[in-house]
Amino acid sequence: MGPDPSQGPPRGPLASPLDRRRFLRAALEAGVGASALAALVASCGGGQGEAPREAGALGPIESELNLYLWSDYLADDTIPNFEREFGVRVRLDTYESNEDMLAKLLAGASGYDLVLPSTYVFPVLLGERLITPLVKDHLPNLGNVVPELRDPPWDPGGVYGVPWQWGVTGIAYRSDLVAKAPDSWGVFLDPAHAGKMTMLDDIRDVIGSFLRFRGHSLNSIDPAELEAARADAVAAKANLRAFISATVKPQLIAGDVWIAQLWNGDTMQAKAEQPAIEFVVPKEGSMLFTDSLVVPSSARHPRAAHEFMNYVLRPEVAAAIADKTGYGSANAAAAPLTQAKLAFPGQEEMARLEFQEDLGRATQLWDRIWTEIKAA
Ligand code: N2P
Repeated sequence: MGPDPSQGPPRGPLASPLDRRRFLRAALEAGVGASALAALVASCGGGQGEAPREAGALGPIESELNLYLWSDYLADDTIPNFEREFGVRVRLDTYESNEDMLAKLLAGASGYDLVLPSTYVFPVLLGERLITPLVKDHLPNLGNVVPELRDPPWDPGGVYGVPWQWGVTGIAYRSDLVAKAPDSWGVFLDPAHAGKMTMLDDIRDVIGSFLRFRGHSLNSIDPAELEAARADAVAAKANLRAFISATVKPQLIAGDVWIAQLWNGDTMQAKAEQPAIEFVVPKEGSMLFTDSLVVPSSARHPRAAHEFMNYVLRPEVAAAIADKTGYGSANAAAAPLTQAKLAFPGQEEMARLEFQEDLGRATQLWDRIWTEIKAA
């Protein structure tokens, strides 16, 4: 899509957010995949988010708060305690992938006061002006964030996001049911455990892991590297029961699944019920993710959203969430209070791990490959 001189800065023919959103909604209805939409948004250009709010511009706390978060990412008492202390009624919807969440926001879902995207989704949310800057006057606990995540590349200066938790994608396995512990993404290509294995229902994790398996970056946009990852994923699919995310846990616990691509925290949640479940980061390396709370531009309860963010930035609240979910807390003050004592990966570990980055226009190629893998 070429620049449109009548619009000043080159932003493409769908210059206003409203035009673009109308167009995107039509595309969604026509069955265009969410990540293709993200590519479309990137290629159409867009603004850089909204002007920062005036300090102290938030009014009194509202009586409702609508959360849209990754599933299984809270302690049991996180919401009830907040409701009681602040007198706010909280509604929680959950999602299983960034693409599901993005599709809903791009289709015009309004009414959410907080969402929880991963690193690579920030440029898309910003480009489409779907999120609004934090009002830091209302976040006195922000200083508790670990230094590594205060000024991250996907959100320079931490203007939009409050880092929530971090984790690693790896392999969960039943040490009592497999003869040898897996140590490579190649395990999914081995028919020895056919029918007893699953991979995540997640475009970035599946294609990314086969890119790492062949020694490439999990952010590759090289067509030949992506073709090899596609071929590996299609070959692996013959051995898989399903592409399934956090909801694989009961199947691992029951012993119906022996080997599952999974995130470390969700694995720990399953291990709490079945101690024979173990977790490994494959030798070829893997993805490190961080998810952050952000306020959608359409939020109707921004003050309650800020009070919730400031509440989860309390050390004891963040520690309870980390202990229940098994993820690393982005809250430095919480670390001494948690059971697991997960430290943010040091330099040596980081050499094997990569953050997922926005793929820009190559998102369309990834999306086509993912559709082919799912249809194979
Ligand atoms: C929560 C899993 C979130 C991990 N259940 C992916 N960012």
